[in-house]
Amino acid sequence: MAIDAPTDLSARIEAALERALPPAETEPVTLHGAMRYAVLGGGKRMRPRLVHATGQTLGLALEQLDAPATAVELIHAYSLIHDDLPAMDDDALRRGQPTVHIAYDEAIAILAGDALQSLAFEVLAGDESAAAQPAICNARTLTLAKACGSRGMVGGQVLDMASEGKAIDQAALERLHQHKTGALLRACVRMAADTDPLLDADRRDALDRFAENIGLAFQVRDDVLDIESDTQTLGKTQGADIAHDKATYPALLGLDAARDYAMRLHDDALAALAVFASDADPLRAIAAEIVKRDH
Ligand code: GRG
Repeated sequence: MAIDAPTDLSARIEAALERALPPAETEPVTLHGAMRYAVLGGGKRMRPRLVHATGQTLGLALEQLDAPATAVELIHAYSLIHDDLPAMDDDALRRGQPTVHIAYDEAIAILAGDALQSLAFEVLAGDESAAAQPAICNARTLTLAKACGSRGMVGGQVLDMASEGKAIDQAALERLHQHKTGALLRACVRMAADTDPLLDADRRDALDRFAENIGLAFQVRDDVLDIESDTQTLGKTQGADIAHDKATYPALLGLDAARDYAMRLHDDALAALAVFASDADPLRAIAAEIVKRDH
């Protein structure tokens, strides 16, 4: 099948996000401004690209995937706003720009996150391309709701907070990340799978295994990147000191072993895709990007 060039897909995702967001000049102007600031301010768009790439793997039309791709990015934006708040990570910068509670204020940041979460489900439930197939709509809504709730992303955030300053083992770290970041990444692949009524259990399981492995690889790479960026900033040759007050893969395994682990997860993700021919190349490209990314 013809594969859209990444730039076409990126433009498609930006246009879908722009369509979904309330116009800046509509009331309440400040809230809508904050929502747009959080969503339209850049980002790799990894999650919507995963939705579209899984759809391409299954031979689905991109139109069928715009709503879940948009919805998952709105959830991601909400999670970043809330994660940056003083009560959580208390970060002043995100993507090189002031975080939402700095650019606006804390109350607006909380409310913008809340409103983005609602908007995500509005987009999913209101998807006209699935209007004649309520089972698909329901399945995707359930997938996303489970992934971002207390047994998914929000639960993972609580595990993360509870682990602060404590020594945790690799199994506990894995569990934390499978919830905090892995659940939403898995939902990207699952929502595309939910869109294909003809998908058999073997290929669904294969996609699930792929998503689980790249979800963890994403986090391991993120931990390694934190050290590599410190190395550049501090000008050390052997890598910055690995902080041990926070559970990370480099802290637990060592930097080189963490790099190797990310590659092993990448290879396991590709092995899961063996049941698919070249249709899965967009997913293979995303897996490679995850372990090679430098930001
Ligand atoms: C507070 C509701 C709530 C949830 C917080 C997922 C999460 C839970 C917080 C995200 C914060 C965070 C820094 C998680 C680590 C994973 C990570 C690197 C997220 C950033 O995702 P990218 O790299 O971001 O895809 P861009 O900017 O490219 O969109």
